[in-house]
Amino acid sequence: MQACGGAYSPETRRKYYITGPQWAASYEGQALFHAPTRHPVGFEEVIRRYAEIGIGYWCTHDTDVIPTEELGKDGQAEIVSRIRKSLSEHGLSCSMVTTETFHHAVWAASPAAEAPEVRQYAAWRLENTVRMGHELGAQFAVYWPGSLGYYTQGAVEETETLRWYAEGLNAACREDIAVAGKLGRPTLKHCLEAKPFEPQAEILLPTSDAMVSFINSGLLEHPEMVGLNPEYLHELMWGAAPRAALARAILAGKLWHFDINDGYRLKHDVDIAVGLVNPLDWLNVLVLLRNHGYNGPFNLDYKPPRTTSNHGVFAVSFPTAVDRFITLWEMAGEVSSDPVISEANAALRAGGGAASDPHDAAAVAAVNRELLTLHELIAHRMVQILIGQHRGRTFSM
Ligand code: XLS
Ligand code: MG
Ligand code: MG
Repeated sequence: MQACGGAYSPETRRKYYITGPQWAASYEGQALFHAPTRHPVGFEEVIRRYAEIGIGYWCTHDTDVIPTEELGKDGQAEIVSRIRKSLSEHGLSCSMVTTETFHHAVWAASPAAEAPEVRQYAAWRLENTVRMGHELGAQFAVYWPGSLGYYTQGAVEETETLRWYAEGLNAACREDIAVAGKLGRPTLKHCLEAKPFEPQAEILLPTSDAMVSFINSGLLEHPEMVGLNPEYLHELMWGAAPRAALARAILAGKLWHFDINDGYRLKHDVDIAVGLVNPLDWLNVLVLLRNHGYNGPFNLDYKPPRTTSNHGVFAVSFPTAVDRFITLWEMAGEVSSDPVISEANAALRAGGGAASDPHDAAAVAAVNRELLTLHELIAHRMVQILIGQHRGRTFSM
């Protein structure tokens, strides 16, 4: 880390709305084909290490910190009070809570399963998370539906399953209104997170666009309380341009929370840390978000690789992820105020002037012909900014 030079100070890092998930730091490297490579880390250590790094916000699934069998019981109350103590000792805030509706055997047929008792249990779990969110001072609740889909066709009737899933969200929003009213707190922002594949073969709500249409389907009692938590890689996974997916979320007024990471198109959910695979695309994404005044959380939802040690998770993985994000965010500011890019953008928008015949396609194309070369110039300029390359730079000449 020292050899890499220049890192941001913890004080600087804390100025950004960067949130650190409990599950990211405590991920032990396990997967279907992988044994764990790291030993378990509890929330007290994660919160302490985030504080040292300068990650100012923490978030969690209910079962990252509370064993399933203790949910809603004394064990939960005891753990929640230990979390509050730990957060306040280290000057962190809880930004978001989310319900695990994918891991436990009870979700084998999804949280919107045919059996009414599973759906009642799901609604209770979502309500319980909302209560926990208020106790911890969270502003957001996230919903990645996980197993809402199927392996084999025919058993699941999609419209019925989606109606059932909406009932769970409706229960969560009703509970939120009641609890927020009692405590005099604002209601939470409920954010849906789509993923195109995994852990089912087919997914009923695979993209952020699908989530927006679900929000507007008429099934939700409070669509105004429900928005999106897109994840960069989840959009890339299905082959989308993440920036275009985010732009559509912005236009729908639903870009409220953002999971930041990186990876590859049409692969599984590799959850690589932000900027390690697609830094130029990331720069572009952040230009869009800056220009549209996005001020929600940037949630470090990635997985430190199995090759990173327990020490490395906090000494290398998190600080470098945070610093790449900040650098890219600052560069995005530079892009927006860059004189070359600004002039090129203004010229493109001014257009090439009046065509000799406004209804003649060839004449309209001709007046714009030279201007359009600026598209490639803008791309070149962004790469120059990204790699710190300046005009006239030479190496060993
Ligand atoms: C899984 C999701 C998950 C959500 C929260 O792929 O990214 O981590 O962000 O449940
Ligand atoms: Mg995520
Ligand atoms: Mg992911």
